[in-house]
Amino acid sequence: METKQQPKKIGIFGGTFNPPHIGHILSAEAAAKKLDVDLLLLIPTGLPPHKELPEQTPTAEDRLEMLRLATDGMKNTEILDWELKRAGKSYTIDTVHALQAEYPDGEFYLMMGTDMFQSLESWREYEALLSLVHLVVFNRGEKEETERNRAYAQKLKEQYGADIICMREKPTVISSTQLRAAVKEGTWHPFVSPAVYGYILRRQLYGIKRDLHRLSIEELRAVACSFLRAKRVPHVMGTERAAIALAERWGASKEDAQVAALLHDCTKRLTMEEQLKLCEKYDIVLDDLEQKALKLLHALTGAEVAREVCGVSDAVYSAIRWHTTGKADMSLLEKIIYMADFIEENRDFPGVEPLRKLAFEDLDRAMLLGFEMTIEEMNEMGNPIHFRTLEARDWLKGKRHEC
Ligand code: DGI
Ligand code: FE
Ligand code: FE
Repeated sequence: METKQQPKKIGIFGGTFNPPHIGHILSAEAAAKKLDVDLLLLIPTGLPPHKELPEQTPTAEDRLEMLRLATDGMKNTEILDWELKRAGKSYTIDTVHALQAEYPDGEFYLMMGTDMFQSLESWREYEALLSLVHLVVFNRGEKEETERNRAYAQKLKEQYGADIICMREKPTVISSTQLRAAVKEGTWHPFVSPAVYGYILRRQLYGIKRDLHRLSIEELRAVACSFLRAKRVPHVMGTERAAIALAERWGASKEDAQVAALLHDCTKRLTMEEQLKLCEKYDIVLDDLEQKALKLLHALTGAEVAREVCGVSDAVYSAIRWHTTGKADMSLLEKIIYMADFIEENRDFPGVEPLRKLAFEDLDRAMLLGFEMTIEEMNEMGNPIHFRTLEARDWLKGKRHEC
């Protein structure tokens, strides 16, 4: 049996991540790169030993989910939820002992900001801790702070033989208190990622009270990001742009096209089990093929989630509902979303260029070509074709014969 190679150099970055802050994550990422660590572990604190969590701190699950969204797609990075699960205060020494057991050959680089560093001698078993890890200290680059850190590092080195590396923090940093105020006022950009902000809105964290059925398009874009895997975000943003262009060309509502495009894949990341749970929740009855074909389900569940969470109109609901298989008698908005999904700028398949052109010359012919391409691809891969896809093709063929 092949054994997975154990990481040797391991970066550890803890914090309350309340909410996860782009500056901190970029700093940890830059340090991980500079130190050439094999693995970066992000460890959300359960109960910080030194301070109370501020009022309105989200639950452990919400902080964990925000951190997942903030770091989705980062290489060689993992989130450890040990401190969230452990009862009582989150002492770093306990975590490092547990890490030693998990990674017996590991060499640990514990990252922290100035404030934590300067309080180090109040930490539980700090001498033992200093003997077990290298410390990586981020400073914000102010002269006085840098000198203070340097002097303190020198003292810890002499007194305890500590190994301390000082690094410049990435410059976007504001305090967590300021950050929470900015989030509440809507001036979150660029301190938290759109996905994190969308999650905050969706879960109404930090005392935000917004009617999710009446969001601005910018807020809705953030909410859309919070539903997606990071790697799918460019596709959805591309679909929004294509949908706007098609709506303008063919005289559909630009706003409806945007909303439908932004939410069209909102349940795409879910597993079969999660999809089936949603089908049960929304009383969605599946046909034989849908019961086996995971890829077909996100259109059905996505429309429901978009309606429940964001209160989309029937027209938008229906455009999301039919974006994967299509159907006979599609509305203009349904066609636009189907086509935008097909031709958006990130799509790259043989024939995409002529199809892009055709979509702006003759939408029905482009739709017919799209369905024919899908059917051919499904046949080549040996996938069964959904009867709605066949109906859609036949409907468009019939329309052509009528003219
Ligand atoms: O969600 P996207 O990947 O952006 O695009 P989509 O919603 O059009 O989904 C495309 C996937 O759906 C693709 O992998 C093929 C699958 N699909 C589309 N039509 C059919 C189908 N699968 C089956 N089995 N039958 C269909 O008719
Ligand atoms: Fe889709
Ligand atoms: Fe899509």
